[in-house]
Amino acid sequence: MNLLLVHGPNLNLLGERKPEVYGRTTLLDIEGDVAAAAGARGAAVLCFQSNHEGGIIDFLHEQRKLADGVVINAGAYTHTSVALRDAIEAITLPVVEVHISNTHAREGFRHRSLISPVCIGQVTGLGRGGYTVAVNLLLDHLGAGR
Ligand code: CA2
Repeated sequence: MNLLLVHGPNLNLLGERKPEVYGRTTLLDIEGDVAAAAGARGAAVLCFQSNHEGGIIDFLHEQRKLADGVVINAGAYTHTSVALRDAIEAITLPVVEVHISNTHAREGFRHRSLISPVCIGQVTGLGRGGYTVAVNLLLDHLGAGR
């Protein structure tokens, strides 16, 4: 199985600021966790981060026939991007949405996700550990062995 791990805007700065919200984990730490969780079940992971909506959409389009599933933390685009929602629907791959913080316990504008309806599941508020949950959920969905 080939999985994609996609991060949206500002998540390249993880670990540098706002530790009270996002912890001290860096993006590299998360990418390592996901690679390890996937590797334990025989899957490979391709990691990508962009601060640009179109960059994320282009990446999903380019990889749509090479990948089996996607774990995505779309950052603020979660709450704003119809284009990303349409891209997720268009690629017809199973996608799991992840948020490090509990978006439902934060400002009202973070409570709505435009991408949730086209994802197979959402993991929110579990911090760094949420990514391992998401990978296992995705691999279970894909029928990968344990
Ligand atoms: O909790 C999450 O994972 C979020 O997707 C993070 C997004 C936020 O817009 C979503 O509502 C929830 C923001 C990521 C910003 O990352 C920063 C990293 C370091 C310092 C400041 C922001």
